[in-house]
Amino acid sequence: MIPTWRLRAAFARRLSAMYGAEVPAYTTLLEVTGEVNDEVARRDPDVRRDARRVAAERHGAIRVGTPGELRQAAQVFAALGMRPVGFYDLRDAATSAVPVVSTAFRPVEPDELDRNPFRVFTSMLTTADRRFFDAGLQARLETFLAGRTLFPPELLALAERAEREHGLVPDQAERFLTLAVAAFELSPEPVDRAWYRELARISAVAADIGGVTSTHINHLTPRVLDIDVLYRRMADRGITMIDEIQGPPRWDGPGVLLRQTSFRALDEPRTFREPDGSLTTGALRVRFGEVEARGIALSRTGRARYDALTAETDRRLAAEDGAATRQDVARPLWEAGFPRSERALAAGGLGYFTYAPAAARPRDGRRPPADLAGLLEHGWLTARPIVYEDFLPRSAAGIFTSNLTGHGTRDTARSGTHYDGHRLAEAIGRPVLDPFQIYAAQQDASLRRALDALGADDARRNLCPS
Ligand code: OOG
Ligand code: NI
Repeated sequence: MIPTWRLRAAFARRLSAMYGAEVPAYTTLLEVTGEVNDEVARRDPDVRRDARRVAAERHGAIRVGTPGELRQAAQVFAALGMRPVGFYDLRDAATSAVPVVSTAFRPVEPDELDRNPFRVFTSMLTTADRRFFDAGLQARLETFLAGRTLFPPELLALAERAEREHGLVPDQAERFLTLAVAAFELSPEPVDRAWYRELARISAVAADIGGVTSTHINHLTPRVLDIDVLYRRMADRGITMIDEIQGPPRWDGPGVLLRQTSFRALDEPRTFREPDGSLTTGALRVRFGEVEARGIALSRTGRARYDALTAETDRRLAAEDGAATRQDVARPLWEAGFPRSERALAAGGLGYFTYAPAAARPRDGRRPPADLAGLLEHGWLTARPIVYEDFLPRSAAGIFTSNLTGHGTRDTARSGTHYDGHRLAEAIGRPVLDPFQIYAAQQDASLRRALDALGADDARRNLCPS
C-alpha cells in the first residue's frame, strides 16, 4: 500500500517536473532557489534542521469554474491528505477584475506537514456576480462550463478509494498519479477565439477559467530562505520580476506570515479556432513562476497589527507620491509598531509557537511563574515558531493582477453575490477549516504538555483554562 503522504509527495514531484517542462523559466527559478537555500542552510544551523522539508516544498494554484468542479478537485486533494483551509474573497481585494473566491487545500496535522507540506490555492469563478457578468453571459458561461469534464470518472473513483483506504496499492497509485497530473496539464484543445475574447474583455481571469475546456496549473511556487537575494539573482539572470516583494517588509525583527514575488507571465503558444472555423496558432500569457518566504504564523491579534501596519504603509506611500518605495516606508513603521524579537511576539500573544520545558531550566526549588512572559524570560520554557502555512488575500490579489494583461471591467454600482466560508463549504461539500483554530490548537496542546511537565500549576490554570 502506498500511504496518503507518499501519494502527496509523488504528486507534488511529478507536477513540478511537468510544469518545468511546460514553463522552462520555472526550472531556472528552482535552480536559483536551490542555490540560495543551500547558502542560507550552510550559514544557519537552525535552518538546516528544516532543509529537507523546504527543498521539497511547493504550492500550486488552480482555478475552476463551478461548485461541481470544486467538489471534484476537493476529492482529488482528499486522496492526497489535503483539506480545504481558509476562505479568501479576491473580488474586493484586487483593483482589477478578479471574480473568484478561493480556499487552499493542504495537510493539517504537524507530522503530515513535516512529511510533505504541498498545498494548492484553489479559486472558483463567481458566475452569478452581477458586477462582472450580466444574466445572459452568466447563462452562456454556465452552459459552457456544464459541458466540460475536468476530472475523468476513473480519476475520481480512484481518489475516493484512496481517501477511504488512506492509500492505494502500487498499480492503482501509478494510475491515479498519472491521471491526476494529466488533469492539470495545458490542453492542446483549440481555444475558441471569439468566446475567449468576450470573457477577457470582462476579466482575464474569467477567460482563463471559463474560456477553455480544461483547467491547468497556473503556477508552482518553491519556498526560499532569503527572498531578497533571490529577487536580485533572478533579475541578474535577465528574468523580469514583478515590481516588488509582497507582504511584510524585510526588517530587523522576526519574519512573519508570507513574503512572495513572481516573474511575469510568459507567452505560450496555443491553438485557436477562429470565428470562420479555421485553426491558427497564437499565444496566451497567463502562467508564471512565483517564489515565497514563509515566516511565523500570527494570532488574530498579531494579524490585526499586521493589517493596521499595511494600511498605514499604504496611506504614507500614497502621500509620498512616488518619492519612496514601499519597503522604505514600511520598515520604520514596523520598527515602531511590531515586536522586535520572537520572545516578545510570543509573550504578547501575537504569534503562534510550540512550547517545551527548557533543558536548562531553574532547578533550585523556585516555583515557575504564572505568566508566559515570565516563563520565557526566566528560562523555564522554550518557544519554537509555528510556520505560517496559509496565504494572504492581498498578496494573492496582487499576484493575480500583476500578471493580467488588461484590467477588465467591473460594474461597481451593483452589489456582489455574498460568499463566505460557510457558503464555500456547502459548495465543496466538506468543511472549510479555520487556519487560526489549527495553529491555536497546536500551540495550546504543546503549552499544556510543557506546563504539566514543569508542574507549573499556576501557569496551567492561568494560561490553559479549559
Ligand atoms: C492564485 C493567486 C494566489 C498566492 O500565492 O497568493 C496565490 C492564482 O493566480 O490562481 O497563488
Ligand atoms: Ni501562489
